[in-house]
Amino acid sequence: PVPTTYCDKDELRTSFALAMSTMYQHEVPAYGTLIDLVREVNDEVATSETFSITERLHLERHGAIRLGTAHELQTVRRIFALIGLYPVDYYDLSVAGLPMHATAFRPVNAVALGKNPFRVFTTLLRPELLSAETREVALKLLRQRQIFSRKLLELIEIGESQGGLTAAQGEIFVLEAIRTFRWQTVAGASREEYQMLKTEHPILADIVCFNTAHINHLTPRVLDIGLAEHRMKAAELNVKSSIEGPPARKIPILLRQTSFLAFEEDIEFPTDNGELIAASHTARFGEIEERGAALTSKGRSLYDEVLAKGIEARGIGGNQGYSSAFKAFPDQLDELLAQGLIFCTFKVVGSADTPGSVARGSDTVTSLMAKGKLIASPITYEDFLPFSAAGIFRSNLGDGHHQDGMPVSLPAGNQASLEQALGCSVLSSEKLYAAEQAKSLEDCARRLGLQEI
Ligand code: OOG
Ligand code: NI
Repeated sequence: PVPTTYCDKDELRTSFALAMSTMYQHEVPAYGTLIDLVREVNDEVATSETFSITERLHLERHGAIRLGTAHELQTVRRIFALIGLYPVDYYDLSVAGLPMHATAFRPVNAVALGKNPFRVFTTLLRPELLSAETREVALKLLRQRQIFSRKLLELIEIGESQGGLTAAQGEIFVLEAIRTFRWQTVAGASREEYQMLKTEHPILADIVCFNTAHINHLTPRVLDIGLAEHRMKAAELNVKSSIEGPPARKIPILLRQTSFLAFEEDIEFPTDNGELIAASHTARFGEIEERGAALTSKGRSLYDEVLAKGIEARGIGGNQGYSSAFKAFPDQLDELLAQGLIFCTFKVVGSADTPGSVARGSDTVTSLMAKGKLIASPITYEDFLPFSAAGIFRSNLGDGHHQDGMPVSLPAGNQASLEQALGCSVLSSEKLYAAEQAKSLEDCARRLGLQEI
């Protein structure tokens, strides 16, 4: 018999991401405007600078979903594993006054990331942080709903036991998986239940009152977010007041994001007599992002310190103060490296045969770079910024539930409970970046005939 071949996970992820993008474009037409505008900016910037428009950039998106139960999270983890997405890092959203915690599903090796770095920020409700009455209603609604189709659950089982999906199975799998994340106009809760949850926290109504885990935004990556923000305003999109994250820099770091505010959408509540009550719901929005270098833990501490100062300064003196605070973060590649603030990959300059003549055992990254034997390029940050995420959340909850500035605090996060719900541990982004850097230095050492660098 002919051996069965299964679809490549990276290709299946691309089919999934494209199907998601098409669906979201139908659901939220302004997302289509955003995609066109981002593509335009990327094409322009790429011709005037050294960036090459890679296949990765055209495909690059992140989405966000909000789940209610451990079973939902575990099933989503199994769906995503079949398309090569794995949970990375723990995000404690209680620091922003939200009764939720999160992980991000994403590809974890350079090859898969290069093909299609699709990511999904995935939050899980923490019912223990709700008031007793609200918790009871939320848990009842969550027990009643089934957000996965039977066909999808079957295909997950098949995929796991076979170790992959055939092309025909993969096609149905993508269709069924996408259905989990679509928007549904008819709520899965009564108007009274919705109101009760919304009063405790607007996000609760969004997480619990619908029968799908609707994707709430899908974000393309742009090479120049300042320019894209300008174009968003020109296209009359309702852009939020400022870009989240670090101010513009020569060497971009982490993430800069902005969004157009969530819009009101028509929904309907079911009633006992079978009639539907018309209402509206505000949750979904559009976002763009520019990505920069991944930071080491030392770099991240400095960033957090500078960010806190910037936020404080903004409160007193406006945006100028915010930007000034960031001057304390070096913006030269050699300095960033010398201080150990960012992760990089390295390349040997020149021919492979002769470099040994210059490199010595005592050479370091810095000395080799100074001799022109090694060049560094920053590793792209593939993750999220919880503080920035909190800002995005706050600006899209509709009714100013929390004020801008320092967030309200709930009890601390609980990574162990998220991992238990997930059914596995989350990977550490810092370890992934460090491993990539170490591997590239090993390759360079070999080419230079050195034991190690
Ligand atoms: C997730 C927000 C997090 C980001 O870009 O930081 C996020 C949500 O609103 O559910 O997508
Ligand atoms: Ni986002």
